[in-house]
Amino acid sequence: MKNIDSRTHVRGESIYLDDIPEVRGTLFGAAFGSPVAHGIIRHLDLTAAEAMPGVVRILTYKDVTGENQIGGIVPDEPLLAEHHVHYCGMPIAFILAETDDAARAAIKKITVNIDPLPVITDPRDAQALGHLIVRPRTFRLGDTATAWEQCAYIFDGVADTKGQEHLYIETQGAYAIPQENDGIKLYSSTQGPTAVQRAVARSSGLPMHQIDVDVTRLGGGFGGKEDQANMWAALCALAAHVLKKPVKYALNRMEDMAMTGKRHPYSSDFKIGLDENLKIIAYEATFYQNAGAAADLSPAVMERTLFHCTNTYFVPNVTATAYCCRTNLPPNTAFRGFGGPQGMFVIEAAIAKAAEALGVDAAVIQAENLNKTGDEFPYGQKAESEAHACWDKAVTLYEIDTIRSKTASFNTVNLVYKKGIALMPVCFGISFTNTRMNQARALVHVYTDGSVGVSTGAVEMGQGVNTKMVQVAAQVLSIQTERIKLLSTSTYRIANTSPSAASATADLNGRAVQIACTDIVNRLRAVAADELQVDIDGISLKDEWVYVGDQQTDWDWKRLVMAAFAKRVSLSEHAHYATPEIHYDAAKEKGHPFAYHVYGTAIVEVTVDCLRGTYELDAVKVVHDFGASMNPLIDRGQIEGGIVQGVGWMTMEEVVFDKAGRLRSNALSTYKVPDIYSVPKEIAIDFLQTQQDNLAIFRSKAVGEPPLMYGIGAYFALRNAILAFNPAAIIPFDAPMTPEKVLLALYDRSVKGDTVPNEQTA
Ligand code: LUZ
Ligand code: MOS
Repeated sequence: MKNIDSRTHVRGESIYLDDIPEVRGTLFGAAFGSPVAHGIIRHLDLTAAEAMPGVVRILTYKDVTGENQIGGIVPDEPLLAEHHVHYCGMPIAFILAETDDAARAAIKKITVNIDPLPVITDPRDAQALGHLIVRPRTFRLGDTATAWEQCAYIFDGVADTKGQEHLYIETQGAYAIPQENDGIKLYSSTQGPTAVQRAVARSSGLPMHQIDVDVTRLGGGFGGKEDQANMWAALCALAAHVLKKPVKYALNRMEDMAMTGKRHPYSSDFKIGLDENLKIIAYEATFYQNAGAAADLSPAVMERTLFHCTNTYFVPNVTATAYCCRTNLPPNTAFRGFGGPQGMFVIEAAIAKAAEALGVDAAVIQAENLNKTGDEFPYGQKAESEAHACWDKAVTLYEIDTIRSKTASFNTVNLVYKKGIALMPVCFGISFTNTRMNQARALVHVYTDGSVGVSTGAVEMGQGVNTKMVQVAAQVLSIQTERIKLLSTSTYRIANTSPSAASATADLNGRAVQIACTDIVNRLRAVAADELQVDIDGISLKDEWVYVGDQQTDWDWKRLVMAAFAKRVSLSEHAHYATPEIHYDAAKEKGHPFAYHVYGTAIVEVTVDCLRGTYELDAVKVVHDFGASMNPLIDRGQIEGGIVQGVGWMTMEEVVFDKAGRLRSNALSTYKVPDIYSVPKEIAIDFLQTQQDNLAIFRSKAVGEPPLMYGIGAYFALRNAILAFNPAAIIPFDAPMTPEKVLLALYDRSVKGDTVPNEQTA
């Protein structure tokens, strides 16, 4: 089934926040953000701004009618700064004007005196000063302290990854329309309608039932709108509540880039020990997470770093500690993979370091240590592993030996171009690590003409979840997909939703749809049994017809629906689903947090221009564990998009803050994302079809986040290409591998006395 949005997308008719027709009297908001990263506000002067044409009102923290607080996990984030500013761009005032332009012009007229305080941008500095947002956490398996003795080889080092801008095509925004009796109708570009509802309720002082958050779709989220849509929604709702006027704020690109958080940068220490057979015996890692100025989702992101710190390998002795470090950057937030990629990068760096020192291919170490069914993760859950299945199929299907020999002979005959390859196996846990978030609800109405409306807590953000929800309903009801309409995600229809996140949205909401539709079908079967005077067990629905045993009757869907209505049988159902089996004990750091894991292996091939430091991705070839994909077209799109986004993070996207905490890479001219010229020339995707009896919807495994981590292979492939040119290069594990860093490494001479072999010829 193709994406149900494809027709309106290609015709330009799909509605996003900024396309909603504006109600008469709408005011336009714009936030004035702190010009400095850390300090105490001495004086805020709004008079010139207030006098600007079209300006209606400027709100500050004094105007907040509820609690001046939007922090989720930790209450450490005011809606509007009071005296203390913690990052550049932190909202201090909210301007309301008759036009967008007037609001933005007024921003420039605001002056603020701030006494500066020391600015911390490095998480290790923050940790040294004790600036931690939550307690550090340590995951342990076996005993590393005694395990080092059993190791033939031990290596240690540092591995760093930088941030990543979400760059959803639709920027953040909200539109609040006051209703009678203090109600607010709120359109928001959010992955978490309930998170928005809570933040608005708290900051406005209204009860949640006054706030209807309605989401049709987003132009991308990638985690950036899991928590950070709240700010803009709360500002618009507050203004609408105070002024009794509709208020809209759609951030422009530079505002969005400067004021919102990104993927967390991490700096990490690792130590890895292997035996003679290259089995990893022990692994220690310490992660310094750059959380930014407020908690946001950082503690949960940090936890997932620990969950994925051994990626898809079985390591019998592990000690992994993570620090959630408060710095003066915008609060960093969820981003596809949610800390998992940062954890995986470090063990891949440790393996690469060992491989380079021992003169073996990293793939030999990787293959030797892939987990097997029954192996224990450091957090206590036992693997049901497809790691070997994916790896083995990838190396045979894509003929790794041929790739290797072609690469070697290319490198022999070419002096200034070098190829590199890397394998990247991935294992990603599916479920919110916060067990209680793993629940969802669905509301299904069958109308008397046989058409069906389905509501869930799922937010469509381009990932195709609504299409999958239609498929679930169509399959259970045994009707054509054309009869089904997916309604917008509304907190008035579905309450207390989890954000659409953690790759789990189709699983959780799909199960709820399945339950609701099953209940309706069972009632309809009872009606048919009654009408046809047969036992209900003999009744089934197939392709819109009622069957008795194998025999098709002359009762079709519409007739049955009308009969049920005439008999006053309910044609609606509201269902609830909660993932069974999962649990976690954070005191012991042990449990069974994930419904299941998704596995896969990628082979990444690159070519480096050793004169310029530029590079191309020749191919990314993947075997991915889809389970039994319910929509191969959508799932393929998720893999392709994930690979490109992961490659961007690892190779070219470089978030740069200066020492004063100001974002320098604040536009697309200074922040380079993959374009059509930089995507891999070939992306091959093989569907590993597995039939595990897992908790995935229709055994179609979650597909949102896992493929991002294939991009990590691009970093290591580039490293291998550089080493083919300059085997003496000392290359720090410091992603992204930008062309500048490639060039420095190609001509690195830091090993005293060594010559760079190809330099003369080059
Ligand atoms: N969001 C969240 C997530 O709140 N908890 C999670 O475990 C998670 N995992 C991935 C992406 N978003
Ligand atoms: Mo996400 S990083 O699943 O919002």
